[in-house]
Amino acid sequence: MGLAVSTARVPGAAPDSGQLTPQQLIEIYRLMFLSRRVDDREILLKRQQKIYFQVSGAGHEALQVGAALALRPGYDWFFPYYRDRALCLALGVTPEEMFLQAVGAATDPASGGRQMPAHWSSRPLHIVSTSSSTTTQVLHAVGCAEAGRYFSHHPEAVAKAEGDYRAFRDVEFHDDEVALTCLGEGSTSQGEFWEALNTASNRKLPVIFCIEDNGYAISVPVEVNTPGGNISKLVANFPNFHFAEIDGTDAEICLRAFQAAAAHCRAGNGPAFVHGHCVRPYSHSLSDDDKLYRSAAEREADAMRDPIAKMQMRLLREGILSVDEINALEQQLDREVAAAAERALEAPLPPVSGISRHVYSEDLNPTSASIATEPTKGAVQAGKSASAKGNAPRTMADLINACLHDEMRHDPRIIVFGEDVADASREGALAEVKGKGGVFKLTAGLQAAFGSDRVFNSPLAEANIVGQAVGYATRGMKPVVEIQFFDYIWPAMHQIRNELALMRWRSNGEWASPAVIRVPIGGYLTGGAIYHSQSGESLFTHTPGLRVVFPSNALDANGLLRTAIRCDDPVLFFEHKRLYREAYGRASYPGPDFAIPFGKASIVRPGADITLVTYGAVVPRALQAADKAQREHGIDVEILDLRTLNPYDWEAIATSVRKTSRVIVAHEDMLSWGYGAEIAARIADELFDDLDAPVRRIGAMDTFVAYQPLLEDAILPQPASIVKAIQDLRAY
Ligand SMILES: Cc1ncc(C[n+]2csc(CCOP(=O)(O)OP(=O)(O)O)c2C)c(N)n1
Ligand SMILES: [Mg+2]
Repeated sequence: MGLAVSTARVPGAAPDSGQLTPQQLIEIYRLMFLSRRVDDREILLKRQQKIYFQVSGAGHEALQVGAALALRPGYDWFFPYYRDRALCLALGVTPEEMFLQAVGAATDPASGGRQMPAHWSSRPLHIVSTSSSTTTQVLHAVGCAEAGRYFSHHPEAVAKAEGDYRAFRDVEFHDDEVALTCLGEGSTSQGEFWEALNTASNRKLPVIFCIEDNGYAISVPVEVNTPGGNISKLVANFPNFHFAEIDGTDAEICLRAFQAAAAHCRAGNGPAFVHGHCVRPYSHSLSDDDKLYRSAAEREADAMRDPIAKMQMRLLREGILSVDEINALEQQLDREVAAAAERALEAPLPPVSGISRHVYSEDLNPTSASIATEPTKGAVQAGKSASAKGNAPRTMADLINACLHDEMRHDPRIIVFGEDVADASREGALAEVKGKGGVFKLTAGLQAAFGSDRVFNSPLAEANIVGQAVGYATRGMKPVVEIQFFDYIWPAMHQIRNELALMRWRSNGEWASPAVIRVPIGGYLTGGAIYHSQSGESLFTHTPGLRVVFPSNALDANGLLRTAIRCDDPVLFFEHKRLYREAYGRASYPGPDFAIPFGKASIVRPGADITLVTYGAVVPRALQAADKAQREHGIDVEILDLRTLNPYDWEAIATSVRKTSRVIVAHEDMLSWGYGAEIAARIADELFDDLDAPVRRIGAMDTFVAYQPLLEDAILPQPASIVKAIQDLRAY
């Protein structure tokens, strides 16, 4: 979807030093006034019920035009928030494109009618799709800046490659590029803001944080969000930053501040923090009325600082434009804005038939049978001796580690980060220590083999891990990150659901963030207790856009992880901790290209009487139960291991149920609202005529996993409880 960079932007509008020319000052005014007029027109359209939402950038125009003119669209990278209309206009988004989003048109280039107005996105301009969630974008900017630096250090990673996501993910970068991210002062209360400052500071990243401080977060004044009322004072001790606190209603001051900030970033000195004090002359949005919580005196004081009026006064004072000339310019812009709105109102609306487009990649289908390869017999992993490890059966932990080694060798765009995943952050120690390589040792040896810029420890902050992964992935890299325990995935939930999984759909396919998140999960640990035994996969299969994988044995883990890494969708890859080193399910190393397509269940035990649909650590328990049921009760159970939960293999389930007419769905997670509820409901719905008995479910008790093994055993499904369910169902 090609957008033209605005021809309206005056070349050379922002000299590095020296006076701004009259022409440049007029251009700045033009952009600011245009932004205000687009807001005013949208407000009118909302009142006429021709659009459905409005949030304005009024009062922030000087700050945003200053930022835009100091940076380069299509060269630098932009992670704005909903107020950033003037920024986006000055970067080159047209008023018509803005109105197309407001009416929800098919031709809305930012989202195809999926997002509210003011949710910016433009690939040609490098404006990365933004959500309504305050502050998530700042972590994307950090990951984006890291990706840019990675590409300049690893030009070999830019190359396209056939056979995986790289065929569709082109890379652009510049050695001195900068990422700009903007947010309101209220949003600095979010943890993600501090997490982003942490990493940007620590890694000296070229990110400009622009705080647009209008004194309010909807109705909440700044002193409630920010201790002492000034965010600049709180962040002042972060190392490597360039700081500027400025009058955000004076366009020239703003422009100069961003030029200095960009120079600091481009020179490789670290990030910058520009804190602009601006105003909010309109209420928060059209759904808000600030007269309900602000005094008249306060609102009048704000009006006196309106940046548009200030800039207009300057043009008059300095004799750059006369009153008549200003009127003529404004009338001209009004006509352009009105015409753009009229055109947008005539635009075609999105077809209902297209709703499901771009939930997942349209370029690469990870369920394709062509992905499947056979294990290579007698394969020996690069760097290992055949006698030591070559053909002996290896654990799931070993074969996941082997896959990571092989894929990192195969694809220079892969980076691995997370808590404790490196061998040793202090590289000097590597000569004498064995290395940590993850609390479960799944990433052991990766840093030693591939270097500290490809495998590194992140700070202890899960949103930071996933948010950065989103930023990296939007640049065409392949982050394969680790969340140390499923029990601690929750701080990242916001990033997973609202960002990672949604990036492609909400931008109508313009952007995507196909990262892989590896997550140790599950119980049966004896002593794992509440916070090291959780399951909860259905919370993620309930998120469109996210692939969810859950292998039960070493070979599947190896082949499915490869598909996860090579595919073009974000993947949550669950690894059951109890299965990491079990004797069950070991396998020989299958070679560096062994892959299993998603959505293909495996029949781990054929049978004629009952179908048992399961996955993960229940697979070996179901096998024990089925053997016992056969031995002691003569019941022949067929066990399907789903292997991937989204997508899942409905055909395999239906084929088996049609054969046996009796089915149990079993999982380790809690019974109620669990993954099995959906499968059971679909079987009851679509296979009713094939059933001889009700669909049965087995799951954990509706509680968390207790520490005392006696309690853990009772809480989680056991072979004995599965045998009991098999007997009951047979007798039905
Ligand atoms: C994570 C999240 N929480 C709450 C909201 C609802 N909300 C939208 S804007 C806003 C206030 C933001 O204030 P500030 O950061 O100061 O930006 P401003 O609107 O003043 O420019 C809130 C609470 C949201 N969009 N996202
Ligand atoms: Mg605010």
